Amino acid sequence: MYSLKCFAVLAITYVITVLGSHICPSEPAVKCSCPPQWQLWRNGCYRLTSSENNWEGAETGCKDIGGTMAAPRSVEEINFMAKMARSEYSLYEAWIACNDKEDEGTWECDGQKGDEPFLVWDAGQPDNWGDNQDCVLISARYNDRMDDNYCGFQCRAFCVRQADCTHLPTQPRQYCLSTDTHGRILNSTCLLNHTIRELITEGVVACGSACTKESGCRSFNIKKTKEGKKVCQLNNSTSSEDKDKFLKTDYFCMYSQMCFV
Ligand SMILES: [Ca+2]
Ligand SMILES: [Ca+2]
Ligand SMILES: [Ca+2]
Repeated sequence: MYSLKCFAVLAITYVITVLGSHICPSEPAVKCSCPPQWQLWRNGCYRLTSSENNWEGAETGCKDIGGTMAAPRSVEEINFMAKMARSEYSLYEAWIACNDKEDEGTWECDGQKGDEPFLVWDAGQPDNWGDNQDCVLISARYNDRMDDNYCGFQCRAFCVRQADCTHLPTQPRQYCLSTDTHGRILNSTCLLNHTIRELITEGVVACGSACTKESGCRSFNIKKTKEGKKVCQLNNSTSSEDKDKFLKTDYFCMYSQMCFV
């Protein structure tokens, strides 16, 4: 049928650059940063406590440095944490915010209440050794995976805090023009019945700029009138959201979609 081809319009220079057949990025580029001594992973900052504590003390240890004890939610996150810890101490061991203190065998991880807790045990764990292991750590000895351990054991802890993230101000605005299977821009197919507002326009750049300023604008049509004027129609939806209204027209009509909406 049709595909979306991305055009990047540089906000400052208004130069249109064809990005080829790249798919539209669904998220705006963001730049995140962490305070000194914390390491960035996605939207979070990670750090080990410098002191060793029992499991209860580990939470306080993390709070003291401005974080909370980490409870990883993916293997990727654990791998990042393990790599960070190994770079400090190859035989690291550190608490995470999971325990089965209340009900033996029922694991709870901070911030994961209501969900199935995310647990990746090393082989043979959890074993509740000595009938007295209710707190979870990750360590090199357990192959960067989880082990239940005695809550009074003293070790460091994985702490996490939100990274400070901002949208990149220089990120080009992106529009995607609809093309047919041969890569030709469709000039007679538009998203109909979703107009928020219409205005006379000079072209894609002006209409796209109007769309970025209009709250709720997700895509736009450029329609040529019989008199040769170009009308910019700002839409509150996209062609993928309402395929039934993405229709062939008997007049010149070009559809573009904002990528960052
Ligand atoms: Ca127990
Ligand atoms: Ca236990
Ligand atoms: Ca164990």
